[in-house]
Parts: sequence; structure tokens; C-alpha cells
Amino acid sequence: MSEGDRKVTLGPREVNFPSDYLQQLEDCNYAIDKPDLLRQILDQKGYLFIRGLHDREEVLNARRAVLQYVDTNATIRLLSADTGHLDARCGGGCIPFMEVRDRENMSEDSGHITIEHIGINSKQFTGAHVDNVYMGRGTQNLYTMWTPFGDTTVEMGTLAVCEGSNQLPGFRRFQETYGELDIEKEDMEGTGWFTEDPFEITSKFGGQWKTSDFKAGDVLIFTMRTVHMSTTNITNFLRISCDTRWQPADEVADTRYVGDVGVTKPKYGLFGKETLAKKLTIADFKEKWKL
Ligand SMILES: O=C(O)CCC(=O)C(=O)O
Ligand SMILES: [Fe+2]
Repeated sequence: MSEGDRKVTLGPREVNFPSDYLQQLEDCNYAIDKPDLLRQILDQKGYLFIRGLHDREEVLNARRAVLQYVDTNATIRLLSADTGHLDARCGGGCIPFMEVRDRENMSEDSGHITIEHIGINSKQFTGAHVDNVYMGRGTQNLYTMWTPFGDTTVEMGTLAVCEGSNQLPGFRRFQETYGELDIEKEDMEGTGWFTEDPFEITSKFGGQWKTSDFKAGDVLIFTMRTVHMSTTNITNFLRISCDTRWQPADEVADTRYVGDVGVTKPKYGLFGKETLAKKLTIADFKEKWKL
């Protein structure tokens, strides 16, 4: 693959994009009217990258609404609520993370949906994980749709997937151990991420990291067993995104996330980064699994 000189950061690692370290995602719009083919791509690659699934203007309106909310309600400092430009004095420690969760029931057909808007400011990223460790108490046919609110470059913190990690033989032990973990049941503290280092995944198990610049309306859909993380936001712009989760309505749902769940305190992920590791951590489990 030809290497450009565009430098981006995947977790803590500076890499050229695109390069063999981080390749360009291929979209599956050519298969949009062929559900069987879409299913086949999802099973094989672990994701579907769809350009322009949502209406661009609707997504941009949602972005403006979140920025207005941040500007008036959050302690984060925005230089401009139009652009999401962060105040230069707003360093990593100022407000490391913002998350708003709304949960609503959707139609009978679609099962349930969880929405979270996540803003990551400068030098923040999400580490490598599978979603099964957080929400694995229902069907395995649960899919996450990641939607960035606005045009989002790789430098702003886009979602990166490790292609094939959901099914490649090299990931079997990883999936049988870490992939089966229920971090809440184990009463673990911390992020729940397997690692912050993308290349710990590829060097131990295989797969290929991929991401893309996203336009408002583009989405990335992936399975409960697809290893994913984010690139680091190295800009001064807030990255806002939304995860919606979908499953067949007649399959078992993880009751922690459906119906009237009340107000929950965010934990794990970036929120778990700051917690003191008094309980079991991923390092203890990795030692046990010899991974
Ligand atoms: O937006 C991010 O940085 C992480 C999102 C994620 O892990 C997910 O959508 O499951
Ligand atoms: Fe995730």
C-alpha cells in the first residue's frame, strides 16, 4: 500500500494514514440493496461502513443541538458553539470526557436502541475492546452503529476497527477469554479495554486496523466481537458521536440497557481510566489467560 505523509495517532501510536498500520476502510454501499451480501460482509470483516446512511442535514442539526447543550450546560469551554472549537486552556484535565445517555424504546421490529453522545477533546482516545464485555447479557446478535455528528477527520478521533477480529482463527483464544468477560460481574475497575496499544492486538492475534475520514451521515456498524478503538483527537475541536445499538426484537436483551433503566452513572471506558485499581484489572486477567 502506498504511504502518504499524513500523520495521525491511533491510541498512543503515531502512524501514517493510510499505511499498513492503519488502512482506509472500504464502504459497502455497492451492496446496500443486497441484505445477504451485507450479512456476509459483516460476518467476514466484522463491520459495515456505509456512506451517507443518514440525512446530512439531520446529522448537522443534531451536532448543533449538542454543541448548544455543551455551551450552556457543560463545564467544557468552547470558543465557538458553531464549530465546536475548544478553548486552548481546556487541556486534557479540564474536562476529559462528556457523555450524555438517552435511552428510548424503538419500534417492535428494531428491538432497543441506546444512544450516547461522546465528545473527546484533545489527546483523548478510546482503547481497544469488544462491546461484549459491557453488554453481553443478551443476544449476540446485537450491533453497534457508530455515527459521528458532523464531518469528522481521522485527526479528530474516528472509530477504528480491527478487520476480521470477530472471526479470524488467531483471535479464538482472545474471544474465548477476554471476549467472554462480563466486567460488571467480575466487579472489575478500570476501562474494560484490552489494551491502549493497537499493535498489541495485531501482533498477538492478527487482523488489520482500518479507519476513515467520516462525512456527516456516514456510519460504521460492527458486531459485539469486533475489536475497535478510536484514533486520538489531536485537534482543538470537540468530536461528537452517537452509538445506537440494534438487535432483533424477539431475542433476549441485556436488561441493563433496555426500558426504564433510570439515571445511571457512566463507568468503564474513558470514565474508568481515572479510577484507582483497587479491584481486579485487565492486567490480572491477562496474566491468568496468558495473553
Ligand atoms: O466513540 C468512541 O470513541 C468509542 C465508541 C465505542 O466504543 C462504541 O461505539 O462501541
Ligand atoms: Fe465500543
